[in-house]
Amino acid sequence: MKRSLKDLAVFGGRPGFLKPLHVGRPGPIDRDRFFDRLAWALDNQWLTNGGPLTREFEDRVAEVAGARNCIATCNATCGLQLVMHAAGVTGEVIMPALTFVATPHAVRWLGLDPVFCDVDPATGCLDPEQVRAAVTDRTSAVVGVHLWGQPCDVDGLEKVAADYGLQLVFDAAHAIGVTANGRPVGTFGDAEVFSFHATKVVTAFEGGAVVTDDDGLAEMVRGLHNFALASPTPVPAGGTNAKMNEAAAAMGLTSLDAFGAVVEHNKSNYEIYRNELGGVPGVGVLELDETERNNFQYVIVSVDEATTGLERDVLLDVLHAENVVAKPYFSPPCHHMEPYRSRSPVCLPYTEALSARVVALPTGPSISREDIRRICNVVRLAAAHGGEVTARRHAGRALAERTARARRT
Ligand code: T4K
Repeated sequence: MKRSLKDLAVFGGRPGFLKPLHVGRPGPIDRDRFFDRLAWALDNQWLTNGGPLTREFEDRVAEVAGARNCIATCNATCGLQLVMHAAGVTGEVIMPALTFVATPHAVRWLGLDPVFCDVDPATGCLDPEQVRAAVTDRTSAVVGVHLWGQPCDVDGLEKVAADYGLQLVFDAAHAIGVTANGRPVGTFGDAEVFSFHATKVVTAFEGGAVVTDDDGLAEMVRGLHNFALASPTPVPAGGTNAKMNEAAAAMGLTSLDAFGAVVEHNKSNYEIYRNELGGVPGVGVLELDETERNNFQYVIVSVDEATTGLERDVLLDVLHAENVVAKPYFSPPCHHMEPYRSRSPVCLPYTEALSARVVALPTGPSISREDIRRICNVVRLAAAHGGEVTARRHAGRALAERTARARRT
């Protein structure tokens, strides 16, 4: 354990970990099952285009999500695009800026205009009243993001969407296996979209899925994701290729087999983080609503600079020097990123405040109890001496810049 600032790697101490600890490290999977499925697909000589493993994966995801229809896709970004296109969305789409940039990019790629809206300061999810205020006569859809696996205020957003006749889609990239008001995520809005990227709690290497109870929308999405070859109605823009392949489905199925165990491990990790960081002034672990089902795939810690004197980015430097690859999910917020920053400048106070203080810490099956104790030891040490750590880090950076300049001249 590190006891004083000189023990921190950022100030010359030995790194706490020999190998990097990652936020999105895929856990070990049952290789026998995976290779058996892969071998079966090869023997079956059907590798993509709605193969049997993909269909089985769709059934299993639909079951977890409690949805009538599931269309597996090559990733969630394409899944979002398919839904928007199939639902005939036009003009402006209201969404949060506190999300991965895939959310607005998916919309903009279709020639639509993302309109960023502020969030609930407690959860970071869209605030329905802010959405209501952002509706214009060009608005045709809202995209809620179940941020860090917490469900949005689904009732509030469904009410706004109904009041204005808007399409409501949920970016559920983080939220497989989660419930809101006791109902599974996958059953809200017009459609919801999961991600099965390598860094997600269920992974298909790359993958996604659109789930919906709207049979017509599902049929449209299924058609569009395979070049619109079998679409019920002509599609002026044509379809695309957003299919999941059988190797991805083999991985997705094997990952789903382990889902329950992974959630248990993540839950235990979350509890250890809470115990280790509870009571540290100015440092808080995002509380999940434990009356609901959670997947615990992200551990989000917020650092209050006013209390600790510790800048969030300095904490990231401290952790990275220890080989703890913490991530600032999601900073900068999307409205501060191009192409959005210069096209539609907007001020979102709650989004900006949250985005400036949050850090995602490593969790998942490859992170042990002992790893977490040592990570939290570093966080506590840095927070207890936040002002000094920040000042020394800035001084160190300034010195490095001066030295580099001197070397160049
Ligand atoms: N909506 C939301 C709200 C999302 O968060 C995302 C994706 C999407 C939509 C779009 O879903 P997809 O179209 O991707 O299905 C990562 C992921 O690439 C991205 O999928 C994810 N969100 C986002 C939150 O995280 P980066 O830029 O942080 O990735 P990267 O390469 O820095 O990896 C993150 C950490 O994981 C690193 O520390 C390394 C580690 N890692 C990564 C990979 C790929 C591993 O240990 N093994 C791996 O195989 O975006």
